[in-house]
Amino acid sequence: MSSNKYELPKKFHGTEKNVWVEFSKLAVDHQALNLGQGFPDFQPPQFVLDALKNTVTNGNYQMNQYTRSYGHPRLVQALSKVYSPLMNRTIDPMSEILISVGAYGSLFSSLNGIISPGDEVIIIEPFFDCYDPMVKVAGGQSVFVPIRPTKAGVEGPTSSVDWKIDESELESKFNQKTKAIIINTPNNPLGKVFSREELEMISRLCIKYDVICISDEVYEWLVFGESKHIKIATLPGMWERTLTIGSAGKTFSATGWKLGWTIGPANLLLGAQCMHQNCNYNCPTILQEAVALAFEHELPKIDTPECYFKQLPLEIIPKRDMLISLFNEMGMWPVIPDGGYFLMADISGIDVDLSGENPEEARDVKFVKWMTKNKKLTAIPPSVFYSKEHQSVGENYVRFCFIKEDTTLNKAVDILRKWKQTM
Ligand code: IK2
Repeated sequence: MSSNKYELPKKFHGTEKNVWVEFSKLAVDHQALNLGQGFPDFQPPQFVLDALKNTVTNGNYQMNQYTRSYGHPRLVQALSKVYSPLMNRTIDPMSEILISVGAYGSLFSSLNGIISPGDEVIIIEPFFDCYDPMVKVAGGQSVFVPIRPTKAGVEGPTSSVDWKIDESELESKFNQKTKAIIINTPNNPLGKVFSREELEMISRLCIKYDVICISDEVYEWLVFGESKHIKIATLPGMWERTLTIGSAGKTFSATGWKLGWTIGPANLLLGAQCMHQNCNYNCPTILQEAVALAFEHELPKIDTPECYFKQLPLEIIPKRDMLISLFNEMGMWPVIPDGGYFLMADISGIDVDLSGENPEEARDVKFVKWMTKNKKLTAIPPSVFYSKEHQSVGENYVRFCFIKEDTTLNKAVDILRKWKQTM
């Protein structure tokens, strides 16, 4: 068969490898402790499980049939109640919210809904790895701007606050072709929570160059200490140009439920709705009803410390701190995150023999492969969150997920302490 009709279409070139597929398999193959992919290794809270149980057993046949394409009515109404106060405006549940298959689906429908061939999309690095392939599939061109570590090479722990965007570097990437910018706060993998000043700077540029903002906020509830999550859509002049993305999986510690949402003005959401109705039509009704019940459960206490959204960060801070002190001991200097559930550790001072790994790969990729095979511990190499041109910014770090049972984290502590004795 010589015809190229059977070859992989060009739009997929360079996207054949996927970090989650590759490193999840690697962990299984080597029976390694997996602190790689971001999911809790414990049950979602009881009220979330009860919401699903009640939906399954409530005797309503409609729970098992198609629901409204753009979002199950009970869920979009619940989301409108949660997000209207956070967005400082009344969110119309029917025209300003779209439910998709996870935040992945929300990103996919949003990007396809706004991009035309030739459009440029600015992506702030480090970025969740699917952004660039999604821009490409939609016919756009990604333009990358890294958040740079201002304290790289420091012997000691640093903070995600030390990672900064250079305003003039960012502005230099805006031009006539720029259609959108994608930001992610709290950032995966850095744990950086964008400050008001940083968001104001980005919004000034969006307004000056008339650019749409896609704001990926899947870790919006997971902020620590004094840090505050600010929605860029609430800044002056931004609602009308912003699509804000959230995730039920991250919100309720149920990543396998795969429900996400996009919130934005009806005219901007229209393209995403077109994509969604012809791609998925609707998301599973039963899960949408259960997520609606879960939000309804939390709504009366949403502003109190008892709310799950306030409890979860408090539960995981000690887990984060356990890894911070461990990596301090190891000299794998941690970048202390202010949000999310990942921690980056600096591996530049860790001398291991990587000669058995593929020399073509970045140092962090080789390091994680070596660690998985030799120490039975898996993490994620952050260079996959960078474009080729900026890979060197990420390759001195390794990302660990800390939303795990203490027993799991204790096993990681044992592995790393034993390793330290041999250093
Ligand atoms: N956006 C960001 C920033 C995410 O982190 C994720 C989920 N990532 O989790 C994998 C990992 O980094 O280990 C998504 C979007 C996708 O969210 P969902 O699971 O709702 O599709």
